[in-house]
Amino acid sequence: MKKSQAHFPKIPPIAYEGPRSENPLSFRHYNPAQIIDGRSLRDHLRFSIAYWHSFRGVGADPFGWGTIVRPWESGRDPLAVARTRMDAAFEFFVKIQAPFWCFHDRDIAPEGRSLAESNRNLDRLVAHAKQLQKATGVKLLWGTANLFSNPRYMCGAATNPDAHVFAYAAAQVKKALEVTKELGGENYVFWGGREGYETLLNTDLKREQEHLAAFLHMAVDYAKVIGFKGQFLIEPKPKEPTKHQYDFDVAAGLAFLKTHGLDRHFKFNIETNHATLAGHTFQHEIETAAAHGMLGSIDANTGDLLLGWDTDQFNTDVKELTLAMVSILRAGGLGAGGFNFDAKLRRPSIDLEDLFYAHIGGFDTYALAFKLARRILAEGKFTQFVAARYNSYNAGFGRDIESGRVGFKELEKIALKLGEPLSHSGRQEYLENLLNQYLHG
Ligand code: XUL
Ligand code: CO
Repeated sequence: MKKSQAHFPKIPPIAYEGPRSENPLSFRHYNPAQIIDGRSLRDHLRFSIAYWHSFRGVGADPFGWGTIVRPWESGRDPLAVARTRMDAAFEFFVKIQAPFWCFHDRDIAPEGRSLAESNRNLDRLVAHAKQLQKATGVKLLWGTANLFSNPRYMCGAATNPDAHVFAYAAAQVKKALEVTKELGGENYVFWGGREGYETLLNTDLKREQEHLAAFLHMAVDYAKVIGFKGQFLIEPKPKEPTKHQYDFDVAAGLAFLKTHGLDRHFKFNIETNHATLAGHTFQHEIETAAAHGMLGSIDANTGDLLLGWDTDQFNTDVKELTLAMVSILRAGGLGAGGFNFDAKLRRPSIDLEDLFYAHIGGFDTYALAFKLARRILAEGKFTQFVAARYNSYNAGFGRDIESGRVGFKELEKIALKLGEPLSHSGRQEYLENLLNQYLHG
């Protein structure tokens, strides 16, 4: 057995076997080589594996320590373990046919006793990742910095009341940008880990938001200095770990970015579970970003509506993902973004096979949703229905409203002349039945 295939010896590469396959270690809908509109499904979907969950997650929760023990996690030298872990990860990426991966700086290399030592550790693992990327063809969708686990960040990073912590975070992001560029990362993500507050009794909200804006401007400036051309992404989340996160949802993110002159430089990385924590649907967040031309990438997962915290589960909800896909395709796709499986195994899912089943389910559901959404859009029934609903704005005074040629005075005259408007049904139940025809035949 080749050393590069040593970590999952019992699991074969996962192949597409079609919808009738009864092999649980096969794809039923994700056929990466299938050509659709001149592009392979692999290139349409740009699936990515989240290193933190799949290779650093151990199943721990606030009530108990880890349950998941991987064979490669043994040895005294943390750097050697980190290298072997990365070998296992790339073997997995290839076997599951994921073209991309994503990581935080501290996922791939252990934090040292000083910033300089942490940077040296990171350089060693980045060199290793570079070799593995070259050998496998797996590419980096995005990089990011972990500015939330270390106790120094307990009161935030860029929004920390202590400028010393701000400086430390700046140094960490500087390095993370450099390594993301080194590995050809196509995007760079800012999720505001602890950029928020626990209580307003000790917080200057306005000043903290200004500091966050200054930090993001510094990142934009530094990207120019080093020639990093990847897309910057903001990943909104309303709460958790803090009681209130400043990048609450796409709408709050938009207001923040526009207020501080950052909207030209950023798009959104939308995560399903963050959308629902904010009280929105996944599709709502996608539509809001798309309405501003700022849909960048997706963190593919789901929460549990009965639990109400960030459970980061693999998403197998065909209806939810089909609706999301309709909005994504209508917006013209994700461009340099992709679908990053920011999802973790349940605490009792401790076997290596479970990692495969989880991603197979996620990939297949997204691929099925993609195909259903294409059909829905090609047949155009919903599009026509929605367009017809707004017909009155296509001519006459409706067009004048849209083009700004009339005001209250002119409209008052029209209303007095026309009298009471006719009511029109919104046809919600009819449309829900129509959607079910696509989902269930
Ligand atoms: C946290 C989360 C992060 C970001 C990257 O809820 O989603 O993993 O995706 O920092
Ligand atoms: Co995420």
